[in-house]
Amino acid sequence: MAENGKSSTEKVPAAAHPLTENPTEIATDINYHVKLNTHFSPFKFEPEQAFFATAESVRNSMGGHFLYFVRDNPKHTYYFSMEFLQGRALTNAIGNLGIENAYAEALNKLGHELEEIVEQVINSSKKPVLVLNCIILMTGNGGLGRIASCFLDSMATLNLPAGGYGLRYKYGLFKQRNTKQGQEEIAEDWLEFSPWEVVRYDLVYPVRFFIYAVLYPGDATESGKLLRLKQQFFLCSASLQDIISRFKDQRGGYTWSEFPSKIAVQLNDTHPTLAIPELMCLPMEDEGLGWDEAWDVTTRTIAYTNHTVLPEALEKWSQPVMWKLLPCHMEIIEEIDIMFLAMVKDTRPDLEYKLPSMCILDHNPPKPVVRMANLCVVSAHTVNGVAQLHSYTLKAELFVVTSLYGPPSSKIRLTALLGGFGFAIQSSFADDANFQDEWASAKMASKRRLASNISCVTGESIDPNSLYDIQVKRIHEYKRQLLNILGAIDRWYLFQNYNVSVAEMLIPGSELSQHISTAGMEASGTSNMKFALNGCLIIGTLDGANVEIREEIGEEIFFLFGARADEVPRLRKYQENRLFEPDPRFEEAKQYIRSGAFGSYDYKPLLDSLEDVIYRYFRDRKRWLKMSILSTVGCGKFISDQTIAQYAKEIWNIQECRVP
Ligand code: H53
Repeated sequence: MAENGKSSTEKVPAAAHPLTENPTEIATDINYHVKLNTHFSPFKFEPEQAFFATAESVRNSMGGHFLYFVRDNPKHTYYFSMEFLQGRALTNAIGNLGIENAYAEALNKLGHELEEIVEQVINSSKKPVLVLNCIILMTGNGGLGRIASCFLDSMATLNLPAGGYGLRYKYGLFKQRNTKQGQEEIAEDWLEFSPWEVVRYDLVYPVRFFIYAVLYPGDATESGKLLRLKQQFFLCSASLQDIISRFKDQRGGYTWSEFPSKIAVQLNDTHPTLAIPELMCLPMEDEGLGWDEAWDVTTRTIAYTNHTVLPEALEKWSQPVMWKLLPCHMEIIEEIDIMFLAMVKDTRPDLEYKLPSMCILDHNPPKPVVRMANLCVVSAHTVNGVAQLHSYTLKAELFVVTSLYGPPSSKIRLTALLGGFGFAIQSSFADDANFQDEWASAKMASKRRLASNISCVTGESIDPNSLYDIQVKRIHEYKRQLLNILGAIDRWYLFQNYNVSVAEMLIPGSELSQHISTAGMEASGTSNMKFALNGCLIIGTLDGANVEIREEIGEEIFFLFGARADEVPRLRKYQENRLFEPDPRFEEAKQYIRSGAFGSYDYKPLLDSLEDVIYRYFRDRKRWLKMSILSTVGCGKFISDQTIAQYAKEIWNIQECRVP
């Protein structure tokens, strides 16, 4: 039986509000939602009402898609992520459905501009967001959440039977504000009035913690950690129960052994690792499945993406805490670890010496921990990194264990994609004077849009003819914002609160962007791809996806900076032995910052050698424009549709399920 209670061979009923591309019909539908909306007066049609009515109209026309997935019963992928960093849902949905022009025209008929209503809502109810002039420092979220959302968009674009599971946090991304006292975070109640949420009152699943409200040590950080663990388990357990219940509903009954041919689960980093013991536990406890069968189902279903090689960021949970909160899951994890140790000893005695770092349970006092990444590597059928260099590092240094799994490519795959993208722009356009003019005016329009937003938020006016040089990153030593700040501190003042809507304006409006992390530390970096794709030149180290971007677009249009990954250990040794002499200009800059007198500091000598080259290029407009065009041309490989097509084929084994 299908989800709607009808036999799944029956015809899919027509949607109540079928997807139409006729602007007049769309306008009627929007009006209908204005009149029936329970949030607003039916007699008002301000931008906010227009936004809600439009969103509801689009949402209702999408219902039919799910029914087709139910009817055809294809294999599904479920993307588990603790973070999704969505942009504007309305713009995304309309874009993905290819009905942007029709809705824009319909709204015009009703006296509104599509672009305007999206902006209006953000401006009125959510007081944005903004950016800083040159360096945007983000304290929490990075590329991981944004990649999850891009992937959902690409799944929709590619008509894949796939979706995501995440948590509905009451407070999502906080707003940042800088005051004299330092940074302030302001909670953002983003859930207010979301037209996109659909509550399913009929679906309720018990999430079984075994100590329930007991373990709350006084220490605020500890209780915070425990809450995070509970959130992770909550996500995994509720999502898996939902998936299993959908699986059981399928036509003609089910057998557990076919579960992996119907379902693929992708773990976005280690945060949802508890899906592994939970997928063992649920069928063993509830349906009496044996260990071997449960292990087979789990390992054929779950795949894992690693997003970091930084030891401090590889997630570890305290064993005592896990024993208290999830004793059955700990028993399962312990058993997997025992199995794994025995397997290495049996099949690869030469690797036995590596077991202390490869095993899942690290029993070393004072902090015995569970290494979540190791649990993933041992249990997942496929592990992938997020850039070529990163995947090599994973294989070579972190998870040697994967070479145990047979064929040469082993378990770790490269997500760095093969093959080009059918890009409309040809590199031959790069020298064409007319095309360069068009390119320059498009870039200028984006820069003006950004400048006007900056002026709205900060009161500062920025000359759109100046070079817009932008670094957008989560704060971390390895990303070396400090290095950039040393040069920038006196030039530009920051304005903050970066998010997707800001990125949509900031990235197209920039010409040069900094991606200067220490080589070997950044797994991939994602904004580098977005900047390059938008014709912005990169100054960067040979780290993460910078390597492939440089390869794709050509090394002559990439401003290379700093040491290579294989040189870093030697330089580190050098530094440890105090043989490394930093450039005296760094010492000067540091002293200067200490003196607290930023205002009059002559920063110029600091980055002179580097900037000289860049400014020379920038002044040669034709050359800069050519490089900018070639940067975009070379970036086809980094489109997330490409990545998702590759995941679908190589990891999930799912097919397109097109709605007629
Ligand atoms: O994930 C990005 C990478 C980037 C890496 C980032 C990331 C997070 O945003 C959060 C947690 C984590 O372990 C890693 O730092 O290099 O590009 C997307 O893959």
